[in-house]
Amino acid sequence: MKIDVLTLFPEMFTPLKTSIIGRAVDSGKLEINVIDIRDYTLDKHKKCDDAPFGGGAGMVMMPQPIASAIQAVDPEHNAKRIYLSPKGRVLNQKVVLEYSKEEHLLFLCGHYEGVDQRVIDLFIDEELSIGDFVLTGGEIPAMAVIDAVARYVDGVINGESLNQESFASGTLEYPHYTRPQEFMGLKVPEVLTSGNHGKVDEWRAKMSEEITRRNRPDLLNKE
Ligand code: 4GM
Repeated sequence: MKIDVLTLFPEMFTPLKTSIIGRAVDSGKLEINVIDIRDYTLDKHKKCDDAPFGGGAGMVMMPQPIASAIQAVDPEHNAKRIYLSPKGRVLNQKVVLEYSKEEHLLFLCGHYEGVDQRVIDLFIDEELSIGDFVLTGGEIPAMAVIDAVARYVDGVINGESLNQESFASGTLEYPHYTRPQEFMGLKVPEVLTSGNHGKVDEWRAKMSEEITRRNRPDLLNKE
């Protein structure tokens, strides 16, 4: 899968060089190109934002540098072009799975008060939000989406982990334990060390239901 990210702050994407996503990039399963929007400005001072027409607080990202960057990176509009914004459709695991089937994704990250509306109208396929809160920029949301989508790219993680996880089953995950058997006075639940796999499965199902009822009752009455 190929992923292009357009941003005024390319250095914010260094975390994607580490861990599982870094390995996926190194092995060629994933290609991530971070593009500096400022490289595409025609302004002699490399200006990329300006005051909003109509007045009001904050700055708006100018359309020209963004339009030029998108046209340079995806001239034939092969990519699914996504703009991260608090106004967008809200991300969930179903949306992640949908994106994971695309060959080419392009993420546009806004800063300040966002981008000129004409960029969205002319060049963007979908506005996407990672939740009902506002950040200083779309970079962290873009990274969250890239991480979630990359997990579904073939060979990036073990397929069994994908089926086992929360949201595949409609309930939240049971608690996990590893060595030692006792830590700061707390013991691992005995059933997990009993060797009785039937009892382990039963206990995990019961714990999943309990934690879902407590934290996310809305998930239990779905479908
Ligand atoms: C306002 C308009 C996305 C702010 C456009 C971006 C939160 C999310 C920004 C923008 C963002 C989110 C930048 N904050 N909930 N801040 O996904 O791009």
